Parts: sequence; structure tokens; C-alpha cells
Amino acid sequence: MQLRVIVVVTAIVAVLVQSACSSDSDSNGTAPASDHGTSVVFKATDRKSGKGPVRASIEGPSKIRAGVVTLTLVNAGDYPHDAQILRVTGNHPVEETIAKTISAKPGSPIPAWVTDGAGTGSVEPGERATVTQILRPGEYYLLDSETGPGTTPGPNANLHAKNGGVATFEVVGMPQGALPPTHGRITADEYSFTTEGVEPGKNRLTFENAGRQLHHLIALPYRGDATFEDVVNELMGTRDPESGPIPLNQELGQGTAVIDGGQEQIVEMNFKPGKYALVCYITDREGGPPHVARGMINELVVE
Ligand SMILES: [Cu+2]
Repeated sequence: MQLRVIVVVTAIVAVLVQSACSSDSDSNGTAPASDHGTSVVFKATDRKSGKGPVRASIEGPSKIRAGVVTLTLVNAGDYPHDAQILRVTGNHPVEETIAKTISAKPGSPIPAWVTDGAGTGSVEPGERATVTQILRPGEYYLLDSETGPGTTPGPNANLHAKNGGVATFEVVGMPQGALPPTHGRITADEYSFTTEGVEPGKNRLTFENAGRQLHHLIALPYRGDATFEDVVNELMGTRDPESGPIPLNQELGQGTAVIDGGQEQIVEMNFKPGKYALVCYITDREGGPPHVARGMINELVVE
């Protein structure tokens, strides 16, 4: 996955409406609900032709019932895709929303009309990712903050969201239900992570934002016998490049979407035994340095 020191995160497309509990869609096209909440699928695709940027698209439902929503992003394309979901209050076109969130200049403030946050982190071609969380009523954008090849991170990056990787949907009704408990939990706050119950192998865990700022979770495996000090120096830009190879294996990183303070989602993450750096690259709503520069780096030991 790619790391970006820019603001928010991702996109998807909703296509198939499917549910583990119900296979019916009601007459107004709202994704089906049941005692287990609503299940929706967004499907991301892409097409590369000539020298232009990769064209992306996202298909999915235009209406989702409020409450517990299990959302799957299917990557049916040739490049990585992600799904950053945002609730937008007021009349803000998607271009403006992209410019002020996933494509904002590093350090820019995050507008107050963007709230909540949901969705998935990066998904490799042919793979899928599923998250479960509570969605409140409102108007939402789903933005794909991944890129095709040959673009460098920053405000001018050719994010999929700028090339078709966008979906819009409405969440309707009164939210009901609660998220089921999970064995593992990772909690973000200003400015640190705490973990409990993370085990080797596939984990279904709760990612909770107990702070006031927006946060996401990026987990980066240590390389070789790197130490936490090496990792902090690397992430803070204070590592002597002659001291050896980069202590983190960024190619094997895993991440979540950005979620707001007071929110949580159930995510699936896969950990081999070893050490991981847990990092957040989001800035405060008021702007300023990414949280990693404020020391939001913690070590997770999986054994
Ligand atoms: Cu953060």
C-alpha cells in the first residue's frame, strides 16, 4: 500500500447489494436490512488506456438504511483501490470535498462539514475488504484515494477519486442496533494507540477512535531486527540513512479508513508474529503536522 502524508482517505463503488441475512431489496432500492443490519457491496474497477491516468469507477447502492452496516469493497481492477466514506453536511460538490480532504495540501485544516468517516483501507487487485460500522442518516461520498502507476504523492497526485473513483449515497432512517463485540481492539486517541487481544493470523477487531480528532490506523511490519528507536527515527525523519536499510516494510502495510472521534468500526487484519509500528498520518481538524510527527507511533508485538 502507499503511504501518504495527506489528509483523509479512500473510495469505492457500490454495486451488488447482498446480505448474509436477507437477499431481498425493497421497492425503493434501499439496501436490505435485517436483525444483523444491512450488508452492501461496492465494486471498484479501472481501465488504463494510452498515456492518460487510469480511469476508475465504483458501483454500489445509492441508498443504505441507517444503523449497523457491513460494507465490502471488491477490487475488480488491476490497481489498488480503497474506500474512504465521508458524511457531508451542506452543499459541497464532490470536487471540493476531494480537494479539501484526500487531496488537500499537507497540514491543511479539515472542514467541519466533513464528519464521521467510514469505509476500508487499501485493497489489492482481486482482493476484498469488509468493515462493519454504524452509519447515521445523511449524504455521503465514497472516495477512492488510491492511485494508478506513475504518480507521486501530494496535492497533484492522480488519485482514482479524481478520475471517476467516486460514489454518492444517502443513508436513511433511524440508526438501530449496536456493533457486536470482538476479541481484539485497537484504540486511537490524541496521540497514541492502545491495543488488546491482537493475535497471530486473521483478526476481526474493533478499531475505535476515542479521541476528538480524526484518526486512521496504519500497521507497518518491522524489517529484520529493527528496534522501536530505529522506527521512530525513520518515521520522524531523523534516521541516519547510512545506519542501514529502512527499518519498516512499507509494502506489507495494512490500514483502515479515517474515522471521526467517538466512532468505531470492525475491521479484518492479518498479522504474522512479529513487531509492527502503528501510525496515524492524519492532521488535526485545525491543520498542522500529521499525527505521526506529534509522536503518534506505537509498537505492537504479535506473538
Ligand atoms: Cu491521527
